[in-house]
Formats: sequence, structure tokens, C-alpha cells
Amino acid sequence: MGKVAFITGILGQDGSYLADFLLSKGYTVYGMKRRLSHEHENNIKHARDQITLVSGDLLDHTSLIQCIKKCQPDEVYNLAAQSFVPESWAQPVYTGDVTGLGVLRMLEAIKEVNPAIRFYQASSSEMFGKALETPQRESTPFYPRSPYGVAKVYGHYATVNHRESYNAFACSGILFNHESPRRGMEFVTRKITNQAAKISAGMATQLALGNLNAKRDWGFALDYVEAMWMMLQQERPDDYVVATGQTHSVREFVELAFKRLGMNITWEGEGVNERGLVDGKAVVIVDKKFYRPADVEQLVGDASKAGAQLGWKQRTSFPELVNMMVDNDVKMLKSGGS
Ligand code: F7E
Repeated sequence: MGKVAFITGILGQDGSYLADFLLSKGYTVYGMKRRLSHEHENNIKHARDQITLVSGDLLDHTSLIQCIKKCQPDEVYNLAAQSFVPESWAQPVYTGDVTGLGVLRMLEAIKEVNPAIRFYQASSSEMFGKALETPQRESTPFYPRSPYGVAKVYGHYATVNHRESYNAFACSGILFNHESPRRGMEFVTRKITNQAAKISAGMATQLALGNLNAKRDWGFALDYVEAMWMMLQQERPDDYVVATGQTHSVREFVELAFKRLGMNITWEGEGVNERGLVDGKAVVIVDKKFYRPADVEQLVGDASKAGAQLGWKQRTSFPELVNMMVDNDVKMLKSGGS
């Protein structure tokens, strides 16, 4: 009989790709859904009839116990979180509760209902923050720079601690930024590709961004969900960095996205006065409101442990990722989406 997976955050980018991946492997897939006043099931609508959604919330321990009793999963993937870093300064306590303590609630629920369940925790490169070594690997000390990063460190150690205290099969995947056409519009990559597509179609004139110098190790989300699954198929639970090993600035991402649309950007000015010009017109501007109280300036991961032990490798290059996202947004606009 096929295995059963229970995914929190199934309506998000990673959850929906993981559901696709597990369905293709013959899994029965359950997803947790919070009660919201409006439906937002876009990312899974192509596979909606193959996924069972159950009501639950990482803030409600009882709901987690009920979900696990109902779904009886072999594997739990905890991908739900308040995951937008700037929002974590606006809602720091809520972020700590969902993104940090929520992990512990899930681990405790598993321990109570069925300790044999294998658990994956979505840890984040944001835990490295003001990175203490480059590239960052599993042994690199954490230095989070946002309430989100702080909460992720809590979730990470809750996972490690359940493994060490209760012998739980609990893994933490330290994933660097991973993007896709399903990425939320508020994250910088999708914001760029969507607005660039609109500018190219004459539906917008400018793209306003914050820190153009920030550098990230950007991979493709579908490649990364495979690593999550691989971690739970090992003999022993462990923690793994998943990354491409390359870093690019926001400015470079902007250049590549516009290039895909046939627009070459030249830059003038610096800091808040920096502008990206196309044919003498400023299409990219900097707006201070997108700066963060403390930013993570540069991240780049070393995924050699995941390569050696899981056999994981990145399939999609950085330019392929940018082009895929731009092409998707162009197509979406043409078909009447926004
Ligand atoms: O920002 C800079 C911004 O919001 C990337 C989440 O999935 O990955 C993600 O966190 C960089 C930052 O992602 C804008 O200052 C410039 O330095 O796309 P982002 P993130 O904060 O790296 C990690 C691994 C996670 O775990 C998180 O959940 O881009 N930036 N201008 C901007 N960022 C945004 N959002 N908007 C701008 O206008």
C-alpha cells in the first residue's frame, strides 16, 4: 500500500509542489487548511480532487492531534509558517507563535498520537542571517536578523531536541531561497517578474524595490521539495542544507528579468537614488519603505552533505529560473490574470 503524507502549508508554493511530487510517487496526500474568510486554493486547483484538506491550525494543539488521528500519516511535512520576513517585524509575537512554537506543537502531537511518524521541518537559511561563515553549511552558527529568523531557529532546535530526547524521526531541511511561478507576489523575485511583465505589456510603468544589493542563493522550489522527501527516506534522521552554491544580487535578478523581455537596464545613482533606466526612462526605482530594520546582506549555501548522503542535486539554473518565472507572468497576463 502507498504511503500517507500530511502537509501543513499545502496551499503555499512549497506545499503545492510537494503535493504534486508525492502524488506522482503514489502517496495519499492530506493537507492542513486554516479557516480563512476567503478561499485561496489556486496553487493546488489542478490536483484538487486528489488532495484531502483537513481543518487545523499550528496555533491550536488540539486541532493538530485531531488532524493526525484522522489522516494517520506515515510522514508529516511542516511547511506552514508566517513566512514573509518583513511582516515578522509587524507581527513578531504571532510569527514566534506560528513559525516557532507551532513546530513544537506539531512534534508534541506526533509524539502523543504516533511517535513512529516521520517528521520534516522547513527550516530556513534566514537562521544564518548575518552569516558567520561563507558558504553556510549545517555546522555554521546561527545569527538570525529578524523575528522570523529567530522563530525558525526555535523550530529547528525543537526538531533536533525531539530527535535527541525522544528518538523521533525528525529532520530539519535548511533550505535557501527557492522560487517559482507559484511564489507569492510579495517576495522579491515574483514581485520583479510580475511587474516587469506588466511594464513590458504597457500595463505599468515602474517597479519600486528596496535593497538592491542584497544577495541570495536562489533555486527552483520543485527541485527543493524532492530534497524534503529524500530526507524522510533515509535510515536515520538528520539535518541538511539545500542550496545551489551560487549567490546573486537583487539587481542581477532585475537585469535578467528585463533582459528576458528585451529590455536592457542601465543603472545610475546609488542607495535610495539608484534608478534602473531603459531608453532613458526610469523603470526601476528604490523606495525606502521596502528597506528592512535589519537585512540579511548575503547568503550562499553549501549543499554537499545533501549531495553526498541524499543524492540530491539542483536541476534548474539561475537564468532558467528567472526566465521560467518571467515567461509564466507574461502568459498569465495575456490570459487575463494579474
Ligand atoms: O527578500 C530584498 C530584501 O522577501 C529577498 C522567504 O521565503 O527566503 C525568503 O526570505 C531580499 C531581501 O525573501 C525588495 O531586502 C529588495 O534582502 O524575497 P524576499 P527573504 O527575506 O530572503 C527565506 C529562505 C525564507 O525562509 C523566507 O520565508 O530581497 N528586497 N527589494 C526586497 N524584498 C521584498 N520582499 N520586496 C522588495 O521590494
